Amino acid sequence: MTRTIRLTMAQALTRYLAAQMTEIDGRRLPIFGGVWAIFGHGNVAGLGEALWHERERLPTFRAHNEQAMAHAAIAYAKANMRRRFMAATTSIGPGATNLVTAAALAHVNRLPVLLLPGDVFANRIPDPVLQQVETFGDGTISANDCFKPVSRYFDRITRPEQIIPALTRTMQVLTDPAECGPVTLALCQDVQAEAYDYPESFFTERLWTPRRPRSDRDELKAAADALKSAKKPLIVAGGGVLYSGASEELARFSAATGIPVCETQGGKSALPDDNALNMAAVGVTGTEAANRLAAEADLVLAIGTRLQDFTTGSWALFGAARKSIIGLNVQAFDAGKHRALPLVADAREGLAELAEAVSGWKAPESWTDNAKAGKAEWQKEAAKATAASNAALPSDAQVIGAVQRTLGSDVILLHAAGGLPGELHKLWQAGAPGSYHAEYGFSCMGYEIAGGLGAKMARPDKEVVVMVGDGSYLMLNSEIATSVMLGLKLTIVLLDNRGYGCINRLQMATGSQSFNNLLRDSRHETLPEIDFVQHAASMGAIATKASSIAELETALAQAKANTRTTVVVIDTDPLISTGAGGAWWDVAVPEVSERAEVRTARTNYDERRKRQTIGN
Ligand SMILES: Cc1ncc(C[n+]2csc(CCOP(=O)(O)OP(=O)(O)O)c2C)c(N)n1
Ligand SMILES: [Mg+2]
Repeated sequence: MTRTIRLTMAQALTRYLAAQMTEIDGRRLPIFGGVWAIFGHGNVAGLGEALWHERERLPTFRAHNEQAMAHAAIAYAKANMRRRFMAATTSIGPGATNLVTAAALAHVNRLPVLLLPGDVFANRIPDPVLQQVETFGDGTISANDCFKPVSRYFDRITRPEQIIPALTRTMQVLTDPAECGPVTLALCQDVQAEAYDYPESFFTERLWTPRRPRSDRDELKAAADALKSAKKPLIVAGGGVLYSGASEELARFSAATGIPVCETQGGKSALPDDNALNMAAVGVTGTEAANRLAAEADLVLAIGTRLQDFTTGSWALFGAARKSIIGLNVQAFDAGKHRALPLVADAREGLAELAEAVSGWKAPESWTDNAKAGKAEWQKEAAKATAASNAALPSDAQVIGAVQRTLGSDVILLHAAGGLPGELHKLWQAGAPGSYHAEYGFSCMGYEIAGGLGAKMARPDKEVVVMVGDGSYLMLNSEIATSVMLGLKLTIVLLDNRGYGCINRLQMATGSQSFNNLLRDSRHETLPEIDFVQHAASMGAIATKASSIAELETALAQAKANTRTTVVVIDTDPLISTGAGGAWWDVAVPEVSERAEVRTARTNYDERRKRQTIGN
């Protein structure tokens, strides 16, 4: 007879989560690092009670904003290379919908996170409950239906025994390198508290090891043949290289074949910046070294990348008319994009197999030497952009230079939105794999500070440096208080250019008047003078303002010595970005306008669009 144990659905859920294990560097660890929770009537009595019982094996953390706690959970998974994750639970209604943006973020970035919003009563007796949205024509809809398009797996738990198949599927999705992303289990409030006789075996500890699919024989042969006939091959390394732990294999492959490597935002730090064949950033925010090779390449080996528009320069960057793409990706959806030759495999395994299949073959030496020379040129250019100057307001690039000089490449440098991603992609000299943490799939303002917290939880041994603009900071900063409360130190560098600087520059570049981006160009009675130092200090952070690059370096040296979250604020110039490097980005310009500047911008736009290729 099956031995059973009588538990509520919520107790069974937490007991199951606590029993899922992983092994990292020979250490057996719980695969869930914990649960972020903001309670309301939808989860406090059911799941809240269950989390209390499980608090030793599955710690609960309290945050100030549901989106932020999910950002922290997502960053935790990213900093753990998707080998460990967290869950986030909310009440029904606004708590739940506050998670939806984060769900979309995890969906885009292919990052595992378990979302556990409360849901309305399955028995419908007290309907409509507080925060129930009510749909006139469909009794099965709740606020949580918003999660469906942004979850890899969605289920609504309306009976306690349903969690057995639902959790089995949850773990499949979270641990599958091809499928992984957000899982949403909407937990009906009454069902959380309902008891059931669960089989004891359901709660046995289970060890999860990463799946590493090897390539298909025919796909491998086709890829190897294509590679061996290339004269100007280029590797584009995406986030998949990092998640698969393929950095060493990539370095070996590149050295053996002489193929230069360039990196997407997600893939940056796949190779250290000082690897002679690492051309670093590619695409809209790329280096000149990488982009000129991209324009000439006759074969692009795209590894673990989604090939988003910032990487491909909206498909106007990879110029050679007869170029081909090999898509080495664990996910067939990505591997075959733009009519690429698919090579569906784990990045590390696939690269090793490809290395063997092309063994002895090398790219023409002139191509490799040309790449190395281009890198040296770019390094000189980049050094100019990041050097300190006497300008009244420094540029973002100069601030980046100061952060790099003071804190080095061994930190985890984290950012997400604004002008910084472009500048950092080009200019930050990344160190070890994972030292550069960019959320640039969704580029979500407000990811930065909460994400920093999650990254610090994943890597407490590392200095986590968050670089953030005033706009992103104002959107979501409340987890500074949580970082102080949890003793998880962050160094936050806040660049205050008094507005949405990068969008203002984009607005001007598309011919429009500066409007509604910088504070000074927005409708106002009084121009706000926001005191970020006092604001951050009010949440318990150590906060200072630097009035020059020299002062910034002193403040950062102090921040390094601090054990509490430190915010260093510096005023920057909203109009400057690094001109060198970069590629065109397709942002649609109005076809008709009374403004001559817009008409000129449209003419240029039409010209640039001619370089776009479709489907290759
Ligand atoms: C949640 C969200 N809303 C809007 C945007 C569009 N957006 C991208 S950058 C940006 C401005 C960011 O301002 P700030 O953080 O001050 O950085 P800056 O551009 O000044 O460098 C905006 C509005 C976004 N990426 N995310
Ligand atoms: Mg700004």
